[in-house]
Amino acid sequence: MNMPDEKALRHLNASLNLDSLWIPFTANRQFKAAPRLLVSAKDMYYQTQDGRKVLDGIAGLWAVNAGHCRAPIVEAIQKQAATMDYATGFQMHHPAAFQAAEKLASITPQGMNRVFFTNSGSEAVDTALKIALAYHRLRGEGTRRMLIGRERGYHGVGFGGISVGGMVGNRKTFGNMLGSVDHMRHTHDPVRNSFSRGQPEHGAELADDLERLVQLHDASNIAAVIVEPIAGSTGVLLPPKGYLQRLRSICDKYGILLIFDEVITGFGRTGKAFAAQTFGVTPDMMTCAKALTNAAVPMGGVVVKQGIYDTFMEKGGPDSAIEFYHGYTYSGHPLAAAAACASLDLFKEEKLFERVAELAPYWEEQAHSLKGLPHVIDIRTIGLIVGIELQPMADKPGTRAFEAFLRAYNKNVLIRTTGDTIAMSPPFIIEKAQIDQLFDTVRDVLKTLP
Ligand code: PXG
Ligand code: PLP
Repeated sequence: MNMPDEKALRHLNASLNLDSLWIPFTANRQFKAAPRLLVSAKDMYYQTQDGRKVLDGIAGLWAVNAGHCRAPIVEAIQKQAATMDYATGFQMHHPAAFQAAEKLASITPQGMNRVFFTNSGSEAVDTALKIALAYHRLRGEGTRRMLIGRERGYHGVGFGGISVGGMVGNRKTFGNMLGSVDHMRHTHDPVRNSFSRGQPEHGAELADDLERLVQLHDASNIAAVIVEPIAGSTGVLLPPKGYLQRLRSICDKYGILLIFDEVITGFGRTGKAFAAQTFGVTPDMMTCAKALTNAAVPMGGVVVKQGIYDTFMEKGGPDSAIEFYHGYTYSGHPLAAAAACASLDLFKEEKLFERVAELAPYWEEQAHSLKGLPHVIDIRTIGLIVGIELQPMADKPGTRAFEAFLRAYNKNVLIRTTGDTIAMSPPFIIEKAQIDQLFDTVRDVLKTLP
């Protein structure tokens, strides 16, 4: 690891002014009173500003799937930065973006082979929703304006994403958002499904909520349904067996586009390239981000079925017309594209998705060994993902899990919490001994939690 020496760290400590920066999704005042700063990273570990080596139990944030600062990715970015830093993507383009799209299309489900690049998952979601609206309009079904999301969904923080999203905290402050939106019920059913290993048995019928919304709004008004195959940010909620299949068939019956938001489930997290493949259900569009570049440079993307792309090409006006009035200054940015190419090559070369499938049974076993410890009310697992739900403290939701996060960090292990659920999702290069370290630390922490 390229570690700053102690003198440099002391200097950084003394000179760092925390005032100017407003940190995302963070209790800023609490953080600045006792900052947690990471200064370097290699493979499975971070180094903290106070000189500790911390095991990364969350792959950055569901993103650094091949581990940190991997040489082929670092070198690809360095080379691209020195060769061509930036070129506009509007009416011009550059080779690496085409190569990245081709590599991405080679691992997506059959028929999903056209890619629109963005710079984040949030932008990917907003882009997918806009593609859905424009697609129906081009086909002469311009009344299909309504977008359906799901309670407890997270689709980033753009106005589109929070509108179809179902996290109250992310929505309540921001007024009306998109007008024509409705939500299905979430699928979390702890009474029937707690401590399931993999997909829970009960709840396929919850997909019929879409049928109910079709009866209410009429199919002729509905453009698309967006769901995370596994809800990540709201606490690792797996789809009940048969649920996604049922959503698919209801969408087919009524001509509604099905969008899977694979921002965290993409790139091997469940043991196959995408959760769509793990669950055997092919959507019409998929959003991705995070591990697309192993998180080394921001990038997101929307992958669509060829028929959707072809509709824009066939009905989007003469060849000289811009078929889709949408794009970001940095869509397909050269550094991001180079990082994506190198990441996708590395995943393949090291067979990292297969490694997830191999490690998953061990991971599941270790995770479920926490059953019976204080406060643990549910454990949910698949691939290299675990959600450990804790009984909330009376009148203080989220406090118990956050305390677990702080204590684990002091024991040199980085975990993530959302509400009262601990979520872990390590890089795929994790070794069994490191899996043990993760769960042993969480076990120790749980035993002493208030
Ligand atoms: N969709 C999904 C399903 C996500 O998980 C986004 C969209 C937005 O991506 P960007 O790149 O705009 O952040 C995400 C992001 C957590 C956590 O704690 C997860 C995310 C973001 C923040 C926290 O699980 N995922
Ligand atoms: N705001 C202004 C004034 C702009 O000119 C642009 C892009 O040109 C944007 C916002 C959007 O920025 P981006 O393309 O990076 O999303």
